[in-house]
Amino acid sequence: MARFVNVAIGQLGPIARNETRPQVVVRLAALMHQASAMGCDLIVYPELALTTFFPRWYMEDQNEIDAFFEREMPGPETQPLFDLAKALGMGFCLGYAELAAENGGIHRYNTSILVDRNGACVSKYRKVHLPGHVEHEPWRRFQHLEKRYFEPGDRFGVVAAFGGVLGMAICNDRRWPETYRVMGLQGVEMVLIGYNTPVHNPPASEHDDLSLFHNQLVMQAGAYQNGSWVVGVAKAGIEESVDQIGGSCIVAPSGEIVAACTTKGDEIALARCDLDLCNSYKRTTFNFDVHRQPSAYGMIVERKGVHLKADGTPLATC
Ligand code: CDT
Repeated sequence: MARFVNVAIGQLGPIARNETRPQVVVRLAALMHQASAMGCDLIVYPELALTTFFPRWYMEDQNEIDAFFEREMPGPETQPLFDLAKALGMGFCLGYAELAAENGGIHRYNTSILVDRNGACVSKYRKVHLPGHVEHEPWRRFQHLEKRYFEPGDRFGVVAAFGGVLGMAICNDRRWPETYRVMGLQGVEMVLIGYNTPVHNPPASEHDDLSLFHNQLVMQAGAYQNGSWVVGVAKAGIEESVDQIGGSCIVAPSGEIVAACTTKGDEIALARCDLDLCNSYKRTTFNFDVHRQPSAYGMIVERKGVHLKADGTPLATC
């Protein structure tokens, strides 16, 4: 039996700092209604989709910081989205800041969840690769304090859902081949990725003109090299004076972009994704069982980075 998932990108334009959760949920619901009217099974929203991208600000007051976090999911303000999904028979993937009371402590994560057509959460992912810095760096035009406000997650899992094997990643994760490969090794057929990416990267402004190119490059490579669909969804546009890239797109297992947004505002784009398209890649060029050579890859997990000499040149040159 053919395995199709009709997927909608649920791209968001900017969210202002003073925009409330109920106001944002109305925007998310409007996109869900559009996607449902076009026959979609699943809508994917961006990273931190309920608030502005708050790690751009240095804050010390924990109450001020925690105002951007969700203590329960669904909570009273997000329940309407779950109810709508159930009423429409649609699933969704949503990014948000999670405040979790676990193991006798309070933990904060940059999280996304996958909700099925019955409004039930079937998978949760906590962002592994947290970019940016911990301390205030006033020389930057804006901060990127994810390392200050979040703990990293510790795994890339997959789940059987929507007739296939689905996984999630968040923003900076998409730049790392390990993200896709760890899920690829679990047979992933569709990776859902929300992001908030400023056009300007303060420590490397020479990359600014390439920000959209790099966005596509990494998702197209991740899809092809693992024979998987990749759905990348932006929070785009000028948010609190920071210009964020759009470029939301759906990438086929061939590496080709088959659907894309064209604005930097609230917008859906969709594709009918045949999960069996993964097979010709997973069974030929990227048949891991036949062609991978894990014994040659030990350094991937043994080393965190390049070992440098005092003068900055690599220790191992061959
Ligand atoms: N949200 C997120 O991870 N953004 C980063 C910005 C660049 S690193 C400072 C990204 O990789 O897109």
